[in-house]
Amino acid sequence: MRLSRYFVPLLKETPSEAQIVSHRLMLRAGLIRQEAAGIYAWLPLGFRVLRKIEQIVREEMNRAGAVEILMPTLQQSDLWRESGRYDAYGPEMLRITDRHERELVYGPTNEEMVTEIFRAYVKSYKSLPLNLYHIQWKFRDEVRPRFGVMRGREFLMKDAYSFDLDQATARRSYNRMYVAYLRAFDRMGLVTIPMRADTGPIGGDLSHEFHVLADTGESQVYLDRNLIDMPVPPETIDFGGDLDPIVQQRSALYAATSDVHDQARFEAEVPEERRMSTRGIEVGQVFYFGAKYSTPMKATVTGPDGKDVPVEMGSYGIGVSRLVAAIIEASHDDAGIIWPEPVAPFDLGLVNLKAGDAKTDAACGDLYASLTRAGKDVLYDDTAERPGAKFAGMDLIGLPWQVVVGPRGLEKGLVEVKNRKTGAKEELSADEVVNRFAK
Ligand code: 5CA
Repeated sequence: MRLSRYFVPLLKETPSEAQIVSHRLMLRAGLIRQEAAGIYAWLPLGFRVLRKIEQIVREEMNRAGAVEILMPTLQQSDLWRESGRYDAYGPEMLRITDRHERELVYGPTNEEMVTEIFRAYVKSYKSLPLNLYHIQWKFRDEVRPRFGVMRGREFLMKDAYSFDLDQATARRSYNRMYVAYLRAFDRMGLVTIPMRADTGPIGGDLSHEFHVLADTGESQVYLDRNLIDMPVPPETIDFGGDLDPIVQQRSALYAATSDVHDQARFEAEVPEERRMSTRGIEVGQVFYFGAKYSTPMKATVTGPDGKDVPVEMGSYGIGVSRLVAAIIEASHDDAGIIWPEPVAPFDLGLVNLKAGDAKTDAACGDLYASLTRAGKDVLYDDTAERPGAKFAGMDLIGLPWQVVVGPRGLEKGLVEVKNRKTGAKEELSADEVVNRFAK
């Protein structure tokens, strides 16, 4: 992509409304634009990151055996009356009346709708286990939307729903999601800690929240330091096998959010030097709630014994749009964002230091073509800006690599390659650059 033809509206000033670094950087780097309180438009760079995160989540969900669908954002209120949540959910739920005076809600979550879909088709235990998920916009009329997309009103969520015959198999479904979450977040360059958590309006008696540790997190969390370095299950992990040891290994170490924290237990179980009390950003939550929805909504399956039982369910959310901000909180410096390669909007930035100079333009054009042919996404700064502004802009938007091409280097046949994260610079020939990144 040529920057001169693209749309990256960088801000010079630090927006005063932004209280945390990710919000400031998302506005300054032209990733998002606020359209109303807690409601954002995604500009090209932000949208590319959002799509990359979404794709990682999708791949890991599919690997774990979940099946993608797409449910609508608008739901009939009657569904929520069936489950008993229409009143219970309160003012956070956006209620809408259509021209026929029919009541709708803009979905804050989809337990009811997915249960309705399930009960329409699935009657026998032979179709189980089943896990249906979608990646769809949600609306929650938060009292205090803040920190940009971190706590928005409209936000993108991946939500999955598992259906099983009994508690034991439901537990296995829960474990599959737990492991898929560890893998998905790890692929985005994040260290996440699953924590015992309160179940809130979703309900149920077993739940973990996945937290990225960061000073700016909204939750107070308590954990055993040893959880931070625990290995993440590899790509080859068998999702058909027994995943309980992986979950148990982590659950054996103390980790809890403030809602369920027990200071006496914390001190008894964790040696002082390993006790950590810090802030966390909740990027995902998994719930097991058994028959909470299937009983009132009459979603039953016939078991091998011929008896009908309410299906056992769990639900599993990931804050896809929140993750964009969480990754920035975890990976930035004074100059701007530092994207981990798997979620970066482009693989590298190509900086033309003297646009308009025939030799520099030609060298950049060749590099751009070769790198693109090698499968790399290149953002080519071909604008007439001053070099200083170009460097600052590239650092701000945080692409993992910068390839800088100027007339002085070209005289020696060299261009400069800079690693955004380490700041390390190398001088290479154009061919060497292509070989390096073609790998
Ligand atoms: N139905 C369940 C699981 S599918 C559910 O709704 N869970 S949740 O309430 O925990 O939301 C799932 C994830 O969405 C959260 O872990 C969080 O990362 C994200 N999320 C929740 N509220 C917001 C919000 N207001 N803004 C941005 N992300 C949010």
